[in-house]
Amino acid sequence: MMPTITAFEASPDHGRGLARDMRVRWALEEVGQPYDVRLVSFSEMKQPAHLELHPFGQIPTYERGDLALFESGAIVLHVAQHHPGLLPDEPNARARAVNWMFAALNTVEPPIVELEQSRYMLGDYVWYGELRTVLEHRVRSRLDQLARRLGDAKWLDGAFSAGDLMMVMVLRRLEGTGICEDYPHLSAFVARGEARPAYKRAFAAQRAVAESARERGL
Ligand code: GTB
Repeated sequence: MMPTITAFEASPDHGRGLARDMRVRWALEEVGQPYDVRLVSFSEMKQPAHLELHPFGQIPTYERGDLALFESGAIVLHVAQHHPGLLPDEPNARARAVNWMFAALNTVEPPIVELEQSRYMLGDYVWYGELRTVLEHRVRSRLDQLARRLGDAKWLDGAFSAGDLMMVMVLRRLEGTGICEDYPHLSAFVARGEARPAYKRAFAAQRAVAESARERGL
């Protein structure tokens, strides 16, 4: 049975692969699981039918048979647990890979999102420069720590896993800030993720949606 995920009908990132359906698409591509995509507009996301699937009125969601999930982390974990390829078999290594997924979502992503959203919400205030300095410092502290742990290893803990997938996606949210570029090992880590064939297929699929939206004037 083919799962169905939801994604933006017209993503605000215009196909840069920064919306959170990208991590689910990438996970599904890594394990070779074909999937359908139901595109939703901002207003559809807030309608009862979508709220039934996602209590917060967001994307992505995942449906397969009688299972419906929201939260990109839970979806990627579910995919990784039910298909070989994204989690090691050895129990301790598997737990560590899941550990890295949580680290990406709970420790590294929050300061990055805070920095990103501060620009949209507060960027016009005269004092924004000072706030940005503080927020950027928080991001850099996390990246210092992460870069120290990664060192010149290829992936975070042995073979590529869902933990790496999630961390690459989180670091990609710094695109355009120039911050990740100051960390050569982290930039190389992101580039390695982006070079994976499964990543490229997922990226092309979400880019095609954005191009179609542009052609339709959405
Ligand atoms: N914790 C949830 C998860 O991980 O699944 C968060 C889901 C989420 O934030 N979804 C966003 C959404 O549906 C899209 S991904 N927003 C609509 C709403 O809340 O009304 C976040 C996102 C959006 C846009 C960009 N961008 O343009 O670069 C990047 C990321």
